[in-house]
Amino acid sequence: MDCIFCKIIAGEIPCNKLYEDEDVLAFFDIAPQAPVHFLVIPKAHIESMAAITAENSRILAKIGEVIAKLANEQHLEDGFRVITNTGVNGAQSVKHLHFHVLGGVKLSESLC
Ligand code: DGP
Repeated sequence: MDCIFCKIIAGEIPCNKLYEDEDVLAFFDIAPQAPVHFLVIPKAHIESMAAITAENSRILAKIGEVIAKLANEQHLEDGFRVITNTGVNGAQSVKHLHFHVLGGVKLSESLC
């Protein structure tokens, strides 16, 4: 499958890894939009939030736990933003579900 995040999961493309378990991988974004900007992804290839079903939705709770743990470790106690771009109108460029976690600065109020 020609998916860059699946290649990162497989170790074929390097990443600056923050966390890994059997279900989830987290790594710093290659083009950070904030002082702290990392991505949390499921290891299973799920295209986007639009592909979440009753069968695979448990991964979202797991990802939420990982985000809270990593935000704490990255000293984001003053807050942070979580974004998952979905589809063409959501400006999703990588077609593998991922959650951006942005923090370390007071973010613009105009971005949702
Ligand atoms: P999105 O536009 O929501 O699909 O964001 C995709 C993000 O993935 C974007 O912020 C850049 C990041 N990204 C793309 N390729 C790589 C890569 O090879 N390594 C890392 N660390 N991040 C990547």
